[in-house]
Amino acid sequence: MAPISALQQARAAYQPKLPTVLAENGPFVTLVEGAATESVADQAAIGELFANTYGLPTITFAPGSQKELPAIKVGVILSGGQAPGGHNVIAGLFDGLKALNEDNELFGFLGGPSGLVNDKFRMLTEEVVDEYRNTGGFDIICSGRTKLETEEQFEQVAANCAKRGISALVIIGGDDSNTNACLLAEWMKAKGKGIQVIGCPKTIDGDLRNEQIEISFGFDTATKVYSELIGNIMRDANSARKYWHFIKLMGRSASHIALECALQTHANYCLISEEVEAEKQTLAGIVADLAAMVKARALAGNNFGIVLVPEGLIEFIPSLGVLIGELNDLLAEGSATAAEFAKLSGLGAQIAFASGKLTPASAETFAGLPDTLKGQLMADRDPHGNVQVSKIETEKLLADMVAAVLKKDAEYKAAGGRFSPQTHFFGYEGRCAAPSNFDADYCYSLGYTAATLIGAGRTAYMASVRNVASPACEWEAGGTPLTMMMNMERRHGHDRPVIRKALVELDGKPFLSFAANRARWAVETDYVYPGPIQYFGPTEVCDAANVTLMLERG
Ligand code: FBP
Repeated sequence: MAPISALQQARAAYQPKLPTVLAENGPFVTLVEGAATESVADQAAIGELFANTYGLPTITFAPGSQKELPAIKVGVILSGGQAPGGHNVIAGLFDGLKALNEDNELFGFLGGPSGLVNDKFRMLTEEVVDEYRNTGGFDIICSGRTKLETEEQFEQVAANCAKRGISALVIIGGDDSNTNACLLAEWMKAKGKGIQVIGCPKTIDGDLRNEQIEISFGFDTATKVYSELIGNIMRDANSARKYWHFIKLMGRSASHIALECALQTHANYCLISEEVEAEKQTLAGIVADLAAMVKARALAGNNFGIVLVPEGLIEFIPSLGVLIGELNDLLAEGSATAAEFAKLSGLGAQIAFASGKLTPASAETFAGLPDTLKGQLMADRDPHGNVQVSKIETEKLLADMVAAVLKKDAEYKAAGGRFSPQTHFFGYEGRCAAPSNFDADYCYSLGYTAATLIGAGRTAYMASVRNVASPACEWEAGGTPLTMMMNMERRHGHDRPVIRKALVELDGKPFLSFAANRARWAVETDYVYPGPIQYFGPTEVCDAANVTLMLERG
């Protein structure tokens, strides 16, 4: 066994809390069904594509007497980006399965969906699972981003399950991975393979959520880690009073992470991509607003501050969003233009090629960008066809552009304005952190719920644990049909069924609370220093959930 820290040793003894219905009944519950459901949009298209799994009812667990079952074998994968608490989902799944029948077995497929296709696994025994309880990371079986979508892959998965005697799969992932889960569940049902598929909502981005899925796991811990780091930087900035810190925060598309960190720390400025899009802001307009704020603080003698930049910003600036859409089609896997592009060598040739294929408006936008950014926008897509926004240095771009504006501002200079920016990118610092109590409890409950759904013979559901702004004993557990979250979107140049991402709602309480305070936070130095996540101590310190969840559901 690898050496472990004193904290990890103490933390291993933590027993995650479960909703009362599971704590008191184990997985032996009654399933209460709601009404038949519909997909969030494109009902006709989704209904046709998922003829065997569309319209299932929502499920809530109630005390009851589901019977002990004959022993079964279950497979699990961790899919996509790491998120704190994944190990506890597996621990909850393991404990739930063992409660159903001591002889149940859990196969952990290695490296995400590819492990499932290539039949690479390790057995998750009590000894293995115990080593990972309440720890961060996905290293128990590792993760990957292979997209499960082809007939061949599905055949391979079914064959591997048949070879091992596996009758149920649990896919722990974000919107793309649960889209895979939905496709796989439908295929298994259509082909009569008798293999159940259950999803679990993971992603630090916080964008896999809806009425039933109140939050994805990992968001709580990751945002607490980032907020701690931002608080530390704020204190440094407020001590030295000479730097402006531009901090980009992970969150591929939605700005939930940036918004949560702004609410926790009261940063001077936080861009919200969804607002930028709604207000049709331009890059030049954003830079002008930032420069005006930096100047106002300088005129008050404050040549320092903190700006939070959501990772996905670039795609939400309307002209850049259109440009990226065109580049996506141009570079779509399997297209003739992508093949031509692949043969080019050197950034200059790639820029010339792309510029010649874009519409005039996008070509103009493209021409106005620095070459490094052009290169980043044309770089490889992830397997789901997304631009890899974590590699686009928006924080540097904004800091440079603000510097250029201020350089020309005589009043700013005369008032002693000094703009000395530092840039940061926080993402990997939080994705594998040891889960907060909230995530440790929530993840364990999700895993246990998945085991309960399997025990009840269900497929094409996402494990869902609700009422999570209340103490864990008041949480409700059950299942949400995967097809309920689907709509049609353009990916790789084609319309595809995918789970809809939940973006920041501009009329939602978290954004409204931020909007009501941001003018003051910009001029004043109203910083809050959240400090590190605490695991031992008063419940109001250790068990408090994130601000977004409390505002939305508290
Ligand atoms: P998931 O949606 O898979 O949970 O990924 C979250 C995320 O951390 C994003 O915030 C980020 O853009 C992306 O993963 C980075 O992924 P990678 O490390 O694979 O480049």
